[in-house]
Amino acid sequence: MTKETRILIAMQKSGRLSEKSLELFKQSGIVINNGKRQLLYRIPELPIDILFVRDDDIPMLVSEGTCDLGIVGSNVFKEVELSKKDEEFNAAHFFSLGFAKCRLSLAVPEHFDFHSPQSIDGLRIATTYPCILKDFLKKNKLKCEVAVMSGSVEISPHLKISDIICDIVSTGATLVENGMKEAYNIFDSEAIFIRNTKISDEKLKIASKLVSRLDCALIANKSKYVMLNAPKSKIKEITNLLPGSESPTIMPLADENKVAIHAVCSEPVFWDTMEKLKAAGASSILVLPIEKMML
Ligand code: PRT
Ligand code: ZN
Repeated sequence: MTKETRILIAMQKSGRLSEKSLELFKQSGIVINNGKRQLLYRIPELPIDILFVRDDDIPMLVSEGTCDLGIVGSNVFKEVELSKKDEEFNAAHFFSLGFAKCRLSLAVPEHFDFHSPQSIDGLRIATTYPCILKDFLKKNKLKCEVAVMSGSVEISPHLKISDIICDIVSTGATLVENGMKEAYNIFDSEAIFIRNTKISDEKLKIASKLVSRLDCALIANKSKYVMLNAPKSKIKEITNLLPGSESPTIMPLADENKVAIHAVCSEPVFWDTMEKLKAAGASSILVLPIEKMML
């Protein structure tokens, strides 16, 4: 009997990426019940195994072929990729997942007079992302000293370890708490799937099938099913207001002057859109979540 081909995916054990990753798999019909926090989880109904690790280890586990795929922040991936630019590195971006969005930014003390990246020339910058930072400094012809830290970067100006910092920012609250302000975004990040560039065609087929399932779940997450009634004379005006909808369904109603319009909207339907629809003559407006979708 030939051995079944299975793929191994590296996933963060716990942290900002893990819950969202498991949730996305669940929405794609793949339940990973890792209640006992096992290191290796075998998905019974699919040829897929999951290895739970720290996020920093994921790029190299994939590059070295221990794992075929991995889910990691593009900030961490870029940092490792740049650090290996003179060595063999066999991992590449495969698919963007759109969650855990954040940015790697230069941040300065709140009274610092920042106009452009030139304002920081010659200063000492603390960061946990030395490669992305050095790449940015080189591209902008800036001569700065880089102090590499493993965490708590935001306190380094207080400790006189650095003049300014380069760190991950999401809401900006951590910077404010530490008397600093965001000055310049140098890298936009989000969770991504990466893959080993040398995996077999057979494994790539399994990976592609998984990614297309996850993609459907991501689209379904963003999309809404909108149902409303509209005066016949306002069909065009009202359908033009439906965000990201292609060719809505238009059905007759008992009242001959009205129609029912049903549409899948691939963009968020905000309250102000609903108010505009109502002002244009729409009534009985319902916005429903979509559980599954295949385009
Ligand atoms: O234990 P392990 O090593 O696996 O995890 P970790 O602690 O290294 O990583 P984790 O779970 O904190 O983050 C994983 C990934 O989430 C990061 O690599 C980013 O891609 C992404 N991400 C999204 C963030 C944030 N948002 C974020 N806000 N990573 C870190 N932060 C931290 C940031 O370092 C700073 O201290 O949050 C603070 C800033 O947040 P705001 O909201 O105050 O601006
Ligand atoms: Zn980490």
